[in-house]
Amino acid sequence: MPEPLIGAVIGCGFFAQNQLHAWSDLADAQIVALCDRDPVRLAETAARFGIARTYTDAGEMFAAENLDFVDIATTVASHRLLVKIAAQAGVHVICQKPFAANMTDARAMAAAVDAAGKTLMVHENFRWQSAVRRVIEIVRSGALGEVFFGRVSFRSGFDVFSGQPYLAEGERFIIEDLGIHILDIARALFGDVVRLTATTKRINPAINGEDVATMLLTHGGGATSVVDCSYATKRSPETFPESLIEIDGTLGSLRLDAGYRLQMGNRVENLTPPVLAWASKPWHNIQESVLHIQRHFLDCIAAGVQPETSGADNLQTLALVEAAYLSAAEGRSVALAEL
Ligand code: NAD
Ligand code: 89V
Repeated sequence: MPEPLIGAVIGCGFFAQNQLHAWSDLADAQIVALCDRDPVRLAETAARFGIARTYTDAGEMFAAENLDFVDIATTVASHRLLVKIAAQAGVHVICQKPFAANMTDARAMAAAVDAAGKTLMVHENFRWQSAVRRVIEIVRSGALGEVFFGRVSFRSGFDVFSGQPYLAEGERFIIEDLGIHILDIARALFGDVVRLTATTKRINPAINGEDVATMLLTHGGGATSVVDCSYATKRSPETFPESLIEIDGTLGSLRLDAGYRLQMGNRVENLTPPVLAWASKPWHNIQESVLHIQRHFLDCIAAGVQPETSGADNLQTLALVEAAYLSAAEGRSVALAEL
């Protein structure tokens, strides 16, 4: 067994706990240091995971530690600076979604890590959920023939604001936070997008941003897809956090329905994900994908290849987010070449 890669996690908030559990499950990585500007969260998380070295300043951490990689688990406002100092420190980088607040920052961040000769992966994990992954494999195998229509749908009434109160505060909400995942699944399934049209609505009066978004995507390969997201949907049973998928191809159709039920022709598969030892329902689907994407990061470094959701790749997903807000604001279709 080769020596484990030595890493640090920056950000000890709500979601980083999952990332730290997943690192503990991966024998070829070892987290030796933690950083959070909030000393209470930092101390609690360090105690929970038995990590001795802690920092409230990321610059001090990079100066003191000899790291192979860093996992940036903070919210978007801090990403540009943290990615820049990680690149200066010459370490491989995983950064949470949304990667950047705008395309200019995202391009600069990807270029900085590239210039350092290191691997950059955006933690865009929904395409690593096991049910979604199975659908991606089927499409990539060609079993459906030429895909001409797709729908990726996430509709829920789950209270995401209690765990992540900042989601209620921003001017942007569902496209930037959740739609970004669903748009990324559409890209993984149907390829890059040339044109997008979107409408948005705010139903919940207690939040600032939009909580419903409906997007029509024209993919370069010829497929058309609909990506629809809502946190204002009172459905029964509640399906949080499942992404439901419909695909029509020249050789067949596929449906990933509620309850992780996949139907393709007469064949039905139960794709219910496992509940990992540290996971809990209903988040287990997302939690399992964290383990898969972190595994993928380590495998890519070992093999010297780019991760699926490299910085360069994720610029395309982030551009869809920007295109959706532009389309909704201006009431028009947006060509991705505009961004
Ligand atoms: P959070 O607010 O709970 O935690 C963020 C932590 O980062 C806080 O403890 C904060 O003190 C710390 N922090 C912020 N700036 C810092 C800096 N410059 N240096 C050190 N520490 C800093 O947020 P969260 O809900 O854990 O979300 C974090 C990120 O994860 C967001 O970008 C969010 O979109 C993403 N997220 C992803 C998923 C997923 O499935 N991929 C799910 C939830 C959240
Ligand atoms: O995955 C996420 O980014 C989360 C949630 C699923 C709640 O939207 O913020």
